[in-house]
Amino acid sequence: MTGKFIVIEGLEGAGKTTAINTVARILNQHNISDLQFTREPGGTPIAEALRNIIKNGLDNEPLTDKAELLMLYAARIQLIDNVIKPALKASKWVIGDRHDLSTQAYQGGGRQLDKVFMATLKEQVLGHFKPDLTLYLDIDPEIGLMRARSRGELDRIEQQSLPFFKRIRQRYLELAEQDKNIITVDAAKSLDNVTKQIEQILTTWLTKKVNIE
Ligand code: Z5A
Repeated sequence: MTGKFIVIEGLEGAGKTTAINTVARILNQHNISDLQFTREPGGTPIAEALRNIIKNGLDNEPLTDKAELLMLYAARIQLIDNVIKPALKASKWVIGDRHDLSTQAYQGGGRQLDKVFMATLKEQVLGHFKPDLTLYLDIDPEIGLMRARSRGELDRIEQQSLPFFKRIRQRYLELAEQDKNIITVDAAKSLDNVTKQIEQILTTWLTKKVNIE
């Protein structure tokens, strides 16, 4: 059996880091311990270099929204071809901190880039490749940003205004509604409660969809 690709998504401060640890723990309990962790943008030397530009810019040169989008896809395909696909082929399970749903939400919803352009680019770069399961941690941006911003300096994207993050949440919710492989978690609840929701969702999915007890 090839491995599976599970992705954690959500706004900053939604609690993705804790969620990733919870997913890994549950997989371990089901004797799935050969895990590959990824983050996007990033995860290969070239993709990490692009991440640095996307998050911090370079020499004060304005980064256009389209260039940001193209860099995200360049980073993503480096990661898919060089890390994710080989890992899945070697029967590892891959746990991703963000994937293409982030682009649909941030660049599509937040930056409001053209839908046809985005759909064409996605199809050309990714083809049919997609996660087996996505857990979307839903949080009001005001709460998420408060959590994330308490950590210190803000990067290029974190400096955007509240309406930008509200549009992102809206797009996340719309897309989650349309895709049965995206499951929404109420991330405004306590850490304990969020952990329990994830335990329940993942255990059910492993039993029903993957036939792992
Ligand atoms: N981006 C994009 O625009 N397009 C794309 O296609 C992709 C990404 C792939 C990546 O930055 C940036 O790139 C991101 C989107 C954009 N930018 N923004 N803005 P990143 O990887 O550095 O940032 P992030 O992915 O948003 O990570 P984060 O800020 O670290 O979020 P998090 O992982 O969800 O947060 P956390 O560390 O788990 O939690 C934050 C704090 O809240 C922490 O102190 C926790 O203890 C606390 N927390 C978490 N959950 C709870 C609950 N339930 N209750 C109370 N406190 C909690």
